[in-house]
Amino acid sequence: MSIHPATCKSPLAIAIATLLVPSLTHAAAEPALGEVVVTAARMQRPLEVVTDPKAPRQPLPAHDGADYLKTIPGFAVIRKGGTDGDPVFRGMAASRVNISVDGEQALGGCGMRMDPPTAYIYPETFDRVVVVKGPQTVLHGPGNSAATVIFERDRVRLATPGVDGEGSLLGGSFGRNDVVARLRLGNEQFQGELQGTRAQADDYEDGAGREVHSAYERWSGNGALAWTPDERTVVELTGALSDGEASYADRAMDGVKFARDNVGLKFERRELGEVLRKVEAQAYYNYVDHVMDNYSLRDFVPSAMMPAPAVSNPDRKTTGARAAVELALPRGAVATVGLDSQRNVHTLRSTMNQLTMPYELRARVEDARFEQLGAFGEFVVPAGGGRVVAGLRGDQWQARDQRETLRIGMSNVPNPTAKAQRDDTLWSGFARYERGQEDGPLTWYGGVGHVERFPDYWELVSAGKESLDSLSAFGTRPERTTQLDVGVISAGDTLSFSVSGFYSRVDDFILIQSGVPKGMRSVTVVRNIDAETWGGEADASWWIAPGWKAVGTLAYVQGQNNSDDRPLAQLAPLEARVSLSYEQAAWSAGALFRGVLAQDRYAVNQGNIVGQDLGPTPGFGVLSLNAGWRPRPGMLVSAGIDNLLDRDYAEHLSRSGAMVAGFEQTTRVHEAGRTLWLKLSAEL
Ligand SMILES: [Cu+2]
Repeated sequence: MSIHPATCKSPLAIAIATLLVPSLTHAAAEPALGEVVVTAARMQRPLEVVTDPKAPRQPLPAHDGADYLKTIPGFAVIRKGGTDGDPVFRGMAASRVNISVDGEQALGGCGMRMDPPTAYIYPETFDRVVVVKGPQTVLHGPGNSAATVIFERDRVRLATPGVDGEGSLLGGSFGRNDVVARLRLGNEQFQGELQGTRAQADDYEDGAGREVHSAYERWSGNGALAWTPDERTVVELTGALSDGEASYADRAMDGVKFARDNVGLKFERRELGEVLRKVEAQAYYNYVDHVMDNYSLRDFVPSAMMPAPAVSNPDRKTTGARAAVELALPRGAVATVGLDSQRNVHTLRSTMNQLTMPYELRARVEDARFEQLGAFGEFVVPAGGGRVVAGLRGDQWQARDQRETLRIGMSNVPNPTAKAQRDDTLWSGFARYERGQEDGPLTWYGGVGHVERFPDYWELVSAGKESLDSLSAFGTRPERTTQLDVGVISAGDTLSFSVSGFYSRVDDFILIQSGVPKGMRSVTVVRNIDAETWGGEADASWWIAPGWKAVGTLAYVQGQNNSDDRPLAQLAPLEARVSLSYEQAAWSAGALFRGVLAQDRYAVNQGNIVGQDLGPTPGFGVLSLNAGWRPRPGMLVSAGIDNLLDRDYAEHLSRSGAMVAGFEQTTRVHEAGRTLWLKLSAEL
């Protein structure tokens, strides 16, 4: 009774599989998809891309959740240093991409966005990454106007008592070394699992030989205890601890602590009756404690803004719960209905002089808290040879501004929205039709979705800080996205392809704009504007001759800021990937070319909570080589040379380079030059 995506064709089964966590499944590896080293993940079901985070991928990603998404067409990552970049899908950054970690939310603490949710994700400890494009599901929490990304683990019920394990070792240029290990033991009734990761890298060099302030070190440990009294029931207790430090090339501080404590409890029972097919419930606790300073990972240089060693220490406690039931309805219809809730409290303490006033001695002061309670229902109804998938959710949001004062320039002023509370009821919904040919390879779909997204912590409190007419941005309106999604998927023996297109209208798009004159000051403000975006992704894979395979992908997005009559900011330019590989039973070799066009549509100083546009960028092309060898089943040796020609380039979506003592300042944070890597993965 595997509900692993690899064995079920229907989007419904996938939706169920991704929804029901933990799942009693067999931990089968993703099928190789003919690609030993993942260079381009492809859409194989309507709106859905599934990728195996344990498989080696090119270019070598940092061991965090954002870099792993970069092989999926439509994703870009805003670079800040060596790790902890911010994923962007179709030009939509941050909270517009809903990140679910085994059904939990883990929100970062850094007001300067050093730690997107993906900074607390160690991808190789998961079995699957599922991306659902667009506002086309309501099952995984609110606000997924651009996409939903689900990192998930399988739960396995062992038929006989036993022990198994797996692990990987990775070594690469610039001191990169990673270790990942998993051990699992148990019997039919009880299972225990322990996983650990450690990843480290030194500062890398860009293609011109410039060192980039980008070194990092990250580790994680997580464990799970599951009780499976029968094959239809699982109760699971999970926990995770992780920490790390990372140098940033784009700002005056580095992250010296990214500590996360996590506890989760899950329950699932299946096949309860004719109508009630499944009940599931989960609750979780996530605590993130983050420290950044201007002296631990760099030479301290006094500046006008920070004349002394300075430290900032935000934290955030996120708790949440979710319960859902799956119902079999007449005429083959299936419904999933449930409730989810999340609450988070953010605090901050900091010091402008660690020598005279250590931050550890200061009290943490709460600056904001958020609460959300949502009810959702998603239905799959067979209709006219295809199926209708539709969903609706309503969310009750509450946010409180706990700041008594605001820092304006060098002085503290009363916060005009101190102790203000806002309550919003927001609605999201979608409907689409999917249809596959009878005995044919073609599936097509079309749908419309709407999401009302509540502004996040950064949009209300920390990124823009002010609105045009107030010193506080706490009154920023929710963003409302209405999107049309269409696409076609064809799976043939020698040629497979997919095309997905979208048109999106975003009312009250939350724009962050820097350099806005306000009296004598130049400030960064949060504005609600009206915007439109459109574009899409395409992929194709073609077995040219026995053993020879070509894969190509294309991603494009264009957008307009209609309020200002300017291009919408922070949109990645057209990107294409072409790979050619030769594969035998035991080994493979391949080449990947990634080409990116110039971006001449931009809006300087406008963008999102992570970054703003800096200007146009030229196009570039990067050639990489990879090889894989399976000495025996369950063992894979892979190697690659990324950026073979040592091309010096920066992505259009990048933070601006900062002045860091001992490093050359660049307009953008440049990508790594030629990088060699070797990875060994083995199952025990
Ligand atoms: Cu930070």
